[in-house]
Parts: sequence; structure tokens; C-alpha cells
Amino acid sequence: MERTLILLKPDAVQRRLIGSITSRFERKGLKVLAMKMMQISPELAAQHYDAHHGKPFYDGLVQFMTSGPVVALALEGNKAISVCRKLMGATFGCDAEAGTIRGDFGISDGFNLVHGSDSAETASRELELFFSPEEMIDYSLIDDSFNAAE
Ligand code: DAT
Ligand code: MG
Repeated sequence: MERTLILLKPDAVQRRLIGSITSRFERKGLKVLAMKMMQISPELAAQHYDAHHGKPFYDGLVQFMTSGPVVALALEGNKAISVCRKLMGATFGCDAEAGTIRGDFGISDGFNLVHGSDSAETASRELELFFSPEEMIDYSLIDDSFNAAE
């Protein structure tokens, strides 16, 4: 089982898409271990997007991510990291396939609704940035056996 960090970005919150986007992950079979609405500080945004420091879009990205509240989710599931990236679709809605979150809910090539960790290393680093270990609750769901890795 893998764990991944998902962020519903300020545009998702502003557009009242918290429920619609969260339901995409739930109906796929991912388990919500933690969920909180929060205002990201410039310092946290800088840590989270450290890999993009110095790129032309970096300042705008930090500005956007701190422009309003986000919802952070810790999700668990079989191959959760790649599964969530597939559900999200390509980086921008104008390129993302229909049927994906970004493909269905957005058309912008700047605002893209959702973040998902892109590897096991970034997932553990990002989960640590956003959640304390106590905030991630380990519990059973009645359909766990149907969603488990074989
Ligand atoms: P992803 O969010 O699909 O993992 P990424 O890690 O390459 O994409 O980039 C992180 C975020 O930075 C992305 O969600 C939106 C922004 N971004 C990336 N490339 C950009 C670009 N060329 N212009 C503007 N914003 C960009
Ligand atoms: Mg990325």
C-alpha cells in the first residue's frame, strides 16, 4: 500500500469543487487517512515547491498557492501515487484528457485545481510537511479486502 499527498488548490476551494474532486479519489477506492483545510504560508509553499525554485513560473506558483485556503488530503491505496496522478490528468486542464479531474473541471494553463505527489520519495517528504504522524489515522474500511493489493 502507498500513501500520497493531495492538495485541493485555492482555485478548487474558490470554485466550490472540494466535494466533487474528493469524490473522484474516494470512488476509485483510495482511503482518506487525513483531511484538513488550511492556509499555506509562503515558507511552506517554498518548501513544498523547492524542486521548482528558480523556474520562471515559481513566484507566481507560490503566490497562487498562498492566495487562499487549500484542502490537504493524505490518501492510501494500492499504487496510490500513480493512480492519483492518472486520476488528476496532465498538468493543465487545456491538455488533460476528458475523464480526469483536470480534464473535466478546468481549462486554464496556469490554475490546475489539484496537486499530487509524483514519487514515493516526494510523497513521504510532502506528507511530513503537511501532516503530523498523529493526524494520519490508520483504520479499516469494510471494503479494504476488495481494494487491497494482491
Ligand atoms: P504537476 O502539478 O502536474 O506535478 P509540475 O510538478 O511540473 O506539475 O509543476 C508544479 C506546478 O507548477 C503545476 O501544478 C503548475 C505549475 N507549473 C508547472 N509548469 C508551469 C508552467 N510552464 N507555467 C506555469 N505554471 C507551471
Ligand atoms: Mg509535480
